[in-house]
Amino acid sequence: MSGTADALRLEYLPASQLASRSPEALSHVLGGACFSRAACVPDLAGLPMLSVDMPVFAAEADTLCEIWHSADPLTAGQQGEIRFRQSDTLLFGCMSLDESAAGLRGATEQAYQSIFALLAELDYAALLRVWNYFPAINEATDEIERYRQFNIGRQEAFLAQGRSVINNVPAACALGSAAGHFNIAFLATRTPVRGIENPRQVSAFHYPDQYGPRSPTFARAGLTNLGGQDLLFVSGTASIVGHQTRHEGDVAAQTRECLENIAAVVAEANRVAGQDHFRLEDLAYKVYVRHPENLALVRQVMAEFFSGPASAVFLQADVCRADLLVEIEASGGHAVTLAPSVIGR
Ligand code: 3EB
Repeated sequence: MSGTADALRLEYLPASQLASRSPEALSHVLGGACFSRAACVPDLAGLPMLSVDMPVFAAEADTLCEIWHSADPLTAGQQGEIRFRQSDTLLFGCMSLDESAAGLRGATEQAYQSIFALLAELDYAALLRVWNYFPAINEATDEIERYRQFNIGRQEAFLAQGRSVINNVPAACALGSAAGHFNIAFLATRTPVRGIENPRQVSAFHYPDQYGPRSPTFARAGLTNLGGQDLLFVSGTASIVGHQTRHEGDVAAQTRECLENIAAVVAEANRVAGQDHFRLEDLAYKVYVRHPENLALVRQVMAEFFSGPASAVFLQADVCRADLLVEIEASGGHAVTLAPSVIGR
């Protein structure tokens, strides 16, 4: 039955543990992603799982799997490049694209067009959250940074579908992987999603063109309600105030600014939801650190910021502006399980 608190659960565990799960346990997996230095995904036939070349900072685990579970009955499918699983209320899909034919901009546009086509066909009202991972995000080809090429293709797809490119756009992140394909994962809902903005930041969809010819199409967070349960996805959040990068070269100050921004987004989400549902300490955090040598400091700043222990996993990734050293995303309103071996180091 849908509408229970078990409609969505997030779990982080080493790939080896996932591989030994029973078919019954795996039947409740919506999908997910495995992160490791050299991409490797356990062979779990039929599960929509990405394999992302992104080193993880976790004790005893070379490969960290991020798994979305649902206690509801699930069905699986594939349409074009998209592999997906769905419950009555939620759709998880992912695809791993070779961008060499269409180029990054073209591949991005095609990918988002195919997502929108699937949502229309399966009757999903809204994209709740999109994860975008591709290599060399800060490198320029044809004199334009690849992140900016991605932004052009993404916005083109929204416009081609007659979708708004402001306000209730999905929560998202875009990070540079070490190598490999252009990987996209997403969650969609049949319930409407409210886009949440951050009063401390210019909305990304209104960034001036100094950050690229087309603005990024994402909201600071997405808020929806699944069977009576409010669900919040906070986009990748960086040390940006207004539209400008703050604290260049100072990873501790950047981390604090990220957390101040997340606090502001969470306060805004609580205001919109009309209730103080979401507490900073209860969210599940995923932290992308550009330079491995900064990990300890980022961890320390996070520990000082929170008034109690919080769930967090740490990955090494390139952030979408060259001067950003750290980016933090979060989600809340669902259960979270962290394997003990993930927590250490
Ligand atoms: C920023 O706030 C930092 O392009 O999908 C954060 C979250 C960022 C999502 C995206 C980019 C994206 O502009 C970068």
